[in-house]
Amino acid sequence: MKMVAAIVQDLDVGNLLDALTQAGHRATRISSTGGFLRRGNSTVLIAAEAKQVEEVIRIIKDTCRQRAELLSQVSPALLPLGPTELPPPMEVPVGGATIFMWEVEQFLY
Ligand code: 2BA
Repeated sequence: MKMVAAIVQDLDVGNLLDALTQAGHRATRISSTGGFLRRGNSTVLIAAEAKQVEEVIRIIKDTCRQRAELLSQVSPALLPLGPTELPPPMEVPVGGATIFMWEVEQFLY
């Protein structure tokens, strides 16, 4: 058995959980926060038999897409500047999904 942990955007997590449960997989959503943007995202844990992992990955890829987030580059040192002098926000690509996988040693109910 494998544990798949997928970090996804909150905009995609509803569709991902729907698709996983409709396909018979079990999943747990944990609210999380990205270390770089400090914005909310979701970590979805899916424990699946090894032969089901390919389908789980396909469902994640089908339901989670990449988007651009705007990152404001304003540092406290620039705050005296007027709005027209401030650097423009930087576009950062986020998602579709960051996926980690590892072997499950034991699965107990
Ligand atoms: P964040 O850490 O908020 O990162 C959001 C996006 O910012 C990343 O998208 C990436 O495009 C960019 N980014 C992150 N760190 C950067 C840096 N040091 N310099 C420049 N750009 C940077 P994704 O790669 O799609 O990651 C989305 C979320 O997945 C991350 O949110 C984080 O919560 C998680 N994640 C990604 N890689 C991870 C890793 N190696 N370990 C743990 N969590 C990870």
